[in-house]
Amino acid sequence: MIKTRFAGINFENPFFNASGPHCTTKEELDILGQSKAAAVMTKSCTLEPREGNPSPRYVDITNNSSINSMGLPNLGYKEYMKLIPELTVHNKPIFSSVSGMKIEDNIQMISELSDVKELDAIELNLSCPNVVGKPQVGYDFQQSVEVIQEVQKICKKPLGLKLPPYFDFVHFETMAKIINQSRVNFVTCINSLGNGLVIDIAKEQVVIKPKGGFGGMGGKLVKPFGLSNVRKFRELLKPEIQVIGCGGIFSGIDAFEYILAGAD
Ligand code: HRO
Repeated sequence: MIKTRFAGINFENPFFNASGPHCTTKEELDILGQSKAAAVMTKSCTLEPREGNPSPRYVDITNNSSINSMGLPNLGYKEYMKLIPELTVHNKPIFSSVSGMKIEDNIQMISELSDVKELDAIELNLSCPNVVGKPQVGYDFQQSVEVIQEVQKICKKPLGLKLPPYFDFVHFETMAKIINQSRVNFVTCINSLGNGLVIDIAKEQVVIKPKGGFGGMGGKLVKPFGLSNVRKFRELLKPEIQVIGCGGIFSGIDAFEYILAGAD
């Protein structure tokens, strides 16, 4: 098995879960802990616990793909602060994802999570597409600069950014420049492709309930964009900034493609 070194930690293999729909509860996190995954990543957390959006809010579609509008259901950061020490029984690195509703929330959560000694790294999610009225921060470069500047002052762990997919070379260059001027240690490419629409023709309706059926697309469908984003950020970022590839990885071949594109 290929080993890797990531965020200053030795990984037994280069695989672990994305912060996504199956790492919210203690039960789900224990399943990941007991799996062959080399690390455990927790669901993006907010200041307060959240129920998330109404169901159905996650649907598997054809070709190993999915649409979701979970709406950030999570236990609230204080609960993850309690859970993280319990996850050490699995003897693997623990990463925590943070997705505050505003800069102050991110500062509060990241400064407190920084003091959890059992936590290995923090991923700041700049790309949730599913909270009504909240734009994806990663598409707003000015807001991205502001949040990174504030968060890097107080983060005492390796710091990563979960990025939305970019589709335009100028946007890649703008974001890479922002990241190269920061102390960010890694980026995760990519979050889901925001605001797709899947229609069930038999029922003559959309397949998920929130936001009129609009949701983030994931799985095989998004792999070419995951690969292009990993490739482009690998070309543009300083060599010491590492890249996690995410999206549509089902087989060793998929993983090899991400490694060839430059994923760590
Ligand atoms: O919870 C979600 O709806 C969600 C999040 Cl936070 C995210 O980052 N990406 C996504 O597709 N869904």
